[in-house]
Parts: sequence; structure tokens; C-alpha cells
Amino acid sequence: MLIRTPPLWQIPESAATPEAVYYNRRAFLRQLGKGAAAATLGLSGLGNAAEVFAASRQPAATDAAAKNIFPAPRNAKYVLDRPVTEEHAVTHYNNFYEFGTDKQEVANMVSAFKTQPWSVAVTGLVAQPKTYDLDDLVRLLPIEERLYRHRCVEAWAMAVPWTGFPLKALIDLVQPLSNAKYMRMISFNKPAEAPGMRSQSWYAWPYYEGLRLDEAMNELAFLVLGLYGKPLPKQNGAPIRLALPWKYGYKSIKSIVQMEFTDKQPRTFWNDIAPLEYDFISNVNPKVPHPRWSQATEQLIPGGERRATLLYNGYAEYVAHLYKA
Ligand SMILES: Nc1nc2c(c(=O)[nH]1)N[C@H]1C(S)=C(S)[C@@H](COP(=O)(O)O)O[C@H]1N2
Ligand SMILES: [Mo]
Repeated sequence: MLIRTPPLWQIPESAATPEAVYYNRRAFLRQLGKGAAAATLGLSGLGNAAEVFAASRQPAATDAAAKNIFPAPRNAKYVLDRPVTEEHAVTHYNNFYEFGTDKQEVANMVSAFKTQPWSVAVTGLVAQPKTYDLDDLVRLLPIEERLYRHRCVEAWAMAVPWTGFPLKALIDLVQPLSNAKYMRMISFNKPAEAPGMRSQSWYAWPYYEGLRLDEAMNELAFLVLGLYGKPLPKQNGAPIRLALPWKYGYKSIKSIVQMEFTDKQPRTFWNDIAPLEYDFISNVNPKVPHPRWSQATEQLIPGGERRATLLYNGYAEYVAHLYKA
């Protein structure tokens, strides 16, 4: 009989072993905070915290023990102009067409979706092409929490606490070649586990998206493993998805299985379906209406409060330089 132990980064802290608690970053920082150790180690910022954590890590009692990343420290740099959206709304109002088009039903359609084990293939123009087991990959990267605005092209908006790591950290790890100019990302392709893939078989599954490499290396581009200090629910794109807060939500591809570095601009799922409605860049812009509706305002979910849409969804200071003509 095959007994599979779930990786610890997918189970709650309360269920973790003492070893796991030791390797949990928050517990470790709490320990540091208790003594003069924090000062001695020059522990000033989150970047430092991640380095100190990595440097001090001993071989774990079990491999899984090193993977308990929740809850991760919040990076205070990324602030919101509105309260964090209530958790139930974020996890029960979803766009994930692989499971259906009714946003409030997606959470009820994911039960057959298996998200572990999971691997991510890094392919194409890269020095170290490799298929990573997600658990192994997670251990190599600095995990933190960020509060980001999230804006769908349909004009609804939320504010979400994501846990994850900068896409740039992964890019630095795998070292794209000098002729790599774009990243193409691909979602899972398992119709047997995803009812929307079966009922809407006309779509060109699996979902695929892309970024310019300079966009992918921008500090805001974030690979997400969790929500509200817990592992990512399946309906939000478990076990790994993107968050690109200055772009419309469809660029933030969910349940990623492949990242390919290319020298040509990759095609994207929604651009192939409706090229006049969804372009490759897809930055949030109040002045560029969707052909069928205005983008001047957005509606907060839940509640429906209307707000003015901000250029780059309010992230101009981070990304405007990428789009200077
Ligand atoms: N694989 C995949 N990724 C996807 C989608 C999808 O249908 N399939 N929908 C996109 C859209 S339109 C949005 S708005 C966000 C929604 O993410 P959320 O449900 O976590 O809010 O996921 C994006 N990523
Ligand atoms: Mo969206």
C-alpha cells in the first residue's frame, strides 16, 4: 500500500510537528525577536529575514518539515487604499473557466482537482531547464505575504493578502539566456478533474498566458502559494498561480505547470479567443474602454461600492517606466 504524506506547507500550523514549527519562519523570527539576536544579526528588513532563515536552516528532521511556510511574514512595503476583502468573497467569487463560468459556483466544482504532488517545468531559453517538484522549489525561495489590489477586466475589484515569492527570485534561480525576451506560462490540463474543461471543450485548453521578461522581473510580479496566511484554495489557483496587480486579472494565470522562456511574444488564451477585446499587455487603464463596457470605474466585491479605476491599478510608481514609448 502506498502511503502519501501531505507536504507540510499544505497543512495548518496547528497540525505540524515541533520540528516543523522550528523551521517555520514566523516561529523562527519570533525566537529571534525575543533576544538580542535580531540586533546582532542586523535583522532589519524582510529580505534580511529570508536570508537569515535560509542561512540558518539545518537539514530538517523530515523533508516536509522545511516546507511549512504559513503564516509568512508580511512585506510592509505594499500597502492598500482600501480594506482587505473578506476571505469568503475572495474564495467564493472566482474566475476559473476550467471549472465553469459561474463565479459563485467555482468553489463547489474543484473537489476532483488534485494539486499534489505538483511539478513545474522550467523550459526553453534558460541555463538550467528543469522540472521542479513544487515542494522542493518552495524551499529555495523567500516566502512573504503581500497585500495587493486585484482588478478583473470585467470591472470588479478586490484587495487580497497573497503568500508567495517574487517571480524574479525564480528567474534568478533558473537563469534565462540573453536571447530570452518573454515568458510563456501554461496551466494544468486535466479535463477528468475539471468539469469546465469538459463542458466547454471548444476552448483551447490548457489556459496559457505570457509576459515580457522585463515585466516578469518587475518587483510586483508575484508567484502565489497562499491566501490569508493559508495554502491557496483550489478555486484560487492552487497550488501555484501568478499575481500581477497592475494588469487585468486574466494575466494572472492559475495552477501553473510550465514556464517557458522564449525569444518571441507568446500567444495568450484570451487574445486568441477575442483579439479585439483582450491584448497581450492588458494593463489596467481607465481611459481605454473594453469594446463592450467602460473601464473608468470599478466595483468592489462584495458590496458593490464604485471607485475610479486608477492607471496601472494604482501601481504606476512601480511599472510606468516599463511602458514609456
Ligand atoms: N488557468 C486559469 N487562470 C486564470 C483564469 C482562468 O479561467 N483559468 N481566470 C483569470 C481571471 S479572468 C481572473 S479575474 C483571475 C481570478 O482569480 P481569483 O478567482 O483568485 O480572484 O484568475 C485568472 N487566471
Ligand atoms: Mo478576470
